[in-house]
Amino acid sequence: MQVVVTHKNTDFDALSSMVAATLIYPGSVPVLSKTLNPNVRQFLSIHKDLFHFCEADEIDFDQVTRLIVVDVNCWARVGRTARLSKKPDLEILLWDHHTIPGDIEPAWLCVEEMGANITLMVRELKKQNIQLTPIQATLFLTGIYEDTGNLMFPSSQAEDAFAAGYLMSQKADLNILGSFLRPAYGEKQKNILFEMLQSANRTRINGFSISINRLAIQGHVDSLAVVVRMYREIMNVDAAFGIFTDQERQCAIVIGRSNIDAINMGHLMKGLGGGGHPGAGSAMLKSVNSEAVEAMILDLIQGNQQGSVRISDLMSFPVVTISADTTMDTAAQILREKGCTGIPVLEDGKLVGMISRRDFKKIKSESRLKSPVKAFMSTHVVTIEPGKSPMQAARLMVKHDVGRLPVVDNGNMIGIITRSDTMMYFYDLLPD
Ligand SMILES: [Mn+2]
Repeated sequence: MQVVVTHKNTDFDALSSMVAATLIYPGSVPVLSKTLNPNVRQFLSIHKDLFHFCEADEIDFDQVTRLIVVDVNCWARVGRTARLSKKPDLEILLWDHHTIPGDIEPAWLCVEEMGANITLMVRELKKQNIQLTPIQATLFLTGIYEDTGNLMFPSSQAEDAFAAGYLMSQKADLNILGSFLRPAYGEKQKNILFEMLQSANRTRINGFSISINRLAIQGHVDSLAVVVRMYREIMNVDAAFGIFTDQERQCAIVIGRSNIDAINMGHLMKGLGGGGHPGAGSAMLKSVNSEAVEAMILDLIQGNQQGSVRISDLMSFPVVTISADTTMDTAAQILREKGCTGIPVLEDGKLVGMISRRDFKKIKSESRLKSPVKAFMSTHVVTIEPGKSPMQAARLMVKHDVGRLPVVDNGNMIGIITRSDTMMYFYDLLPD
């Protein structure tokens, strides 16, 4: 007998990987975990009859000869079926997209870094020319969308997108998918969000807007992360935190969402013993009061800031400058020689303007090339301080439609940051 298992708190990627495994290994039996994610539970409440899932207690463990493990590589996350791990002569096959080593030792494996595990299995289904029903295609696509954040998580690979395209060609239904991916936002969640908004607050730390909200909750509440995400969006802050304390269980759940790279939520939550992605993270703290947790978060944000990349790390210096009396044709020559598109203009050592290639379009007659740059330069110079973040530089460039910002510290120009410097940062091309 062949059995397919996956991780506890089964999500759509795990569920779809189990279904795909039953197609790749005909006759195999998918065993559902006792705990399912809320939206998977909702999906199964309607679709359960279409798939032949079993519960662990329906399986005669003695009869199992082959175990197919999908979307997980450590026994602790498998749940009850993990006791099969002790069975001698059990053949284990592993399909996983987590490349962090685990403790499951398979006889055969397909492990590759991929946005979603189902992508690896779709590749195999396609290779073997196994026909998919539209419902299977829909479920598999849901798995890809969920694990890759609609292909927007940085972990997404080109192959995830190819697999998504293939599933769409197999008639995956985007309407159905949308209705199941919509996270569980019910009465309980609505009330919590309402309470948070009533006691909402906003503070500024190092130029970033932050909202930290403390709330007492009773018992388990699903989808608090969804509530915090909505809270951040409504408050329109760079980062939002919910500190949910449960008196009875003597613990605090901290959930954070960040919309800027200067505040890396995963890093920050690591400091509280949790973890996550740059945009979202959480931590669970035992026997601490929520005021103390708030103070810890504030400390971490200050510290986190110092560790992140600043303008002073990206800027170029020394800066090529010209004086306000330089003629336009000399300026043009300097721009050409230096290969830059703009240069700061100084008068008596003070920054008075910026001359760039597009200012030359203002020249209507040849004779004007002998005029000084001060006649054509833009005098509204947008500058930035060295401690600001690349994101803030990018915002200024977009807002004022300029390609470079002189970096000014205490009234002195100490460098310049260009559009391409900030691009280097966002595309992670920084030299080591
Ligand atoms: Mn997964």
